[in-house]
Order: sequence, then C-alpha cells, then structure tokens
Amino acid sequence: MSYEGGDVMSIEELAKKIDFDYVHIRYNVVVEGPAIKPEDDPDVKKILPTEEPFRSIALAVLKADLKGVEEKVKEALKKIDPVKVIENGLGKGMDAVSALYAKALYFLPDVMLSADAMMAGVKLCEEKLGKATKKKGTVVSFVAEGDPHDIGKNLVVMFLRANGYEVIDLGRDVPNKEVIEAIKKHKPIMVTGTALMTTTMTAFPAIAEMMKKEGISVPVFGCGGGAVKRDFVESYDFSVYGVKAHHAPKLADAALAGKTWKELRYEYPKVVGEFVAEYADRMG
Ligand code: B12
Repeated sequence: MSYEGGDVMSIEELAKKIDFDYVHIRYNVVVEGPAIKPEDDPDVKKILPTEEPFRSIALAVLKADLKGVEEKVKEALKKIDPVKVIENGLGKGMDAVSALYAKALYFLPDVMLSADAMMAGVKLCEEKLGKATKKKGTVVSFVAEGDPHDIGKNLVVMFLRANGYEVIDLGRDVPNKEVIEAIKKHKPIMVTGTALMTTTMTAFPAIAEMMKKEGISVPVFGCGGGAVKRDFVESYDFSVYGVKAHHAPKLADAALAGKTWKELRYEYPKVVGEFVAEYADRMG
C-alpha cells in the first residue's frame, strides 16, 4: 500500500486498502481480528497436558498468573506427589512459554513473569517435600559462567536438599575458578553444572581440564541444561549428562554407593529407575 505525502486518507479508505491476510495478530495486541489465545497456538497445544490438575497449573504458568499457580498447586499437593506437580504441571507450563519465546510471540518480560510464577509453585512443592535432616553428603551446584538461567539449577538443588544432601549452591554466572575452589574446599560427592546457552556450555570442559591440571577430581560431574546434549557432555572427563532435575539425587546416591562417572554414563536409566529417551540406546 503506498501513501502519497500530503494526502490525507479517511479511515474508510484506508480500511479498503488493507489486505487482511497480511495483518499481523499478536497475542497481547490485537491489530485486527480476534486475538489468538496462547493455549491455542499449535506448538503450545502439543505441550500442554490434557489431564487435570496439571493442565490448569501449566496454563497458570503460561499466563504468568502467580496467585493462580499458588492456589492450584496448594490444592494439587493435597493429593499429588510434588515431583509430579513440578514435572507434569509447572514444567510443562514453562515448556510452553519456551515454545512461544522461541517463535518471538512471547518476549523477555513475559518469560520473566512466567518464571516467577513457576518458582512460586516450586517453592510450595519444596515445602511439601521437606528437607531431610540427616545429611548424606555434600554436593556443589552452579550455573555456568556468563549464564543467568537458574531455574533448572534451582530445581536440582531443591531435589538434592529434599533427599538429604548438603548443597553448596554457588548460584548463577559462576566463574570457573570459583567452581574449582569450591571443589577443593568442600570435597563434594558430586558437582552439578547447568548451562542454557551455547556460549556458556564450554565452561564444563574447561572446568574438567582445570581439575586435571590441579590434580583434583570429583566422583561425578553432572552436567545438564537446555544447551547441552549427551554427546557434548561425554566429550570431556568426570561428566555424566543429567536429563531431569529429579535425577540428581539418584546420581548422588549412586556416587555414594561407589559408582564411577564412567559406569553412570552406561547405567543412567537403571540408576534413575525410569525410561529416559536421551539414554534409550542404553536401557538394557
Ligand atoms: C526462562 C528463560 C530466560 C529467563 C531466565 C530466568 C531465570 N531465572 O532462569 C530470562 C528472561 C532472564 C532470560 C534471559 C535471556 N535469555 Co533466556 N530463556 C529462557 C527460556 C524461555 C526457558 C529456560 C528455562 O528456564 N527452562 C526450564 C528449566 C527447568 O530447564 P533447564 O534449566 O534446562 O533444566 C532442566 C534440565 O535441563 C535439567 N537439568 C539442568 N541442569 C541439570 C543438572 C543435572 C545434574 C541434572 C541431573 C539435570 C539438570 O533439569 C531441568 C528439568 O527437570 C529459554 C528457552 C528454552 N527453550 O529453553 C530461553 C533461552 C535459554 N534464553 C536464551 C537467551 C539468548 C537469553 C538472553 C541472552 C536473551 C537476550 N537477548 O537478552 C537473556 C540472557 C541475558 C544475560 N544476562 O546474559 C536462549 C539461549 C540460546 C542459546 N542456545 O544460546 C534460549 C534457548 C531462547 C532461544 N531459543 O533463543 N531467559
């Protein structure tokens, strides 16, 4: 549509010239036509659970409805295991947020609000899980240098603490040197690292190299986070690819029982006690 400078066009004239097939519709701004609800997006539809109360919980995360998340999670926890509430409800909501963010239909503020809503639900699950009093051993957890994404790491820490581990939580964007210092100081049974960005995941092999140079080691260096895949994690020493946060205490238990990182790479599904698609070739 061209507009010649100086001409003033009436709304009616303008409307006649608009090709409605090319008018963009965003979720939060209806330019023309009806707004599409986030839950009606085809990718989101594939992710959202159909079963209640998981669906309502996931929807509340998707819509960043913090109060709604709290109410629904409180209700769900009366009869459902907190791990299931996180994995099948809160986690799915965040997966749906990720899908819309990847398509540039959600923006950083949307993601941050949904992340806060999810963490409010996780906090309630954490209270329900309780914290075991007797400590089984020490684990050091961190998010890779330069990486601000700490939701997955927080879940890992929560599950480890609930299962009786003392966790030294180094936080996010942790310099590699700090991880090495913490290993020397606390002599953990396991270290967990999380990386969500391709630019930050290289911290893991760098840390493994630093350990070798310093002549130190850890029984298991569990590495996870959206950026990494099994192949990458298995390209350096001490490491085991961690798929789900609730697998972390199972890996730590196995390390306490004397399993090595080399054994854990091949026994992962057996150790965590469930089907893990990422290890489908090592199920037997
Ligand atoms: C939430 C989010 C944010 C939030 C983070 C809030 C927070 N406190 O974490 C905010 C809004 C701050 C953010 C910011 C940015 N983000 Co962001 N973000 C996301 C998003 C949508 C979801 C990530 C998430 O939390 N997932 C859920 C958690 C639970 O998953 P997880 O950490 O992987 O953990 C699971 C497993 O991996 C496992 N796990 C993890 N660690 C371990 C360890 C062990 C031992 C085990 C067993 C298991 C395990 O447990 C969990 C499941 O149970 C992703 C999109 C996506 N598809 O992932 C983008 C994404 C990660 N972000 C991205 C980017 C680029 C950014 C920004 C740089 C954007 C920008 N241009 O400014 C900024 C960072 C700015 C900075 N300071 O550097 C990119 C990274 C691209 C890449 N491959 O490098 C992604 C992939 C989006 C995209 N498709 O482009 N982001």
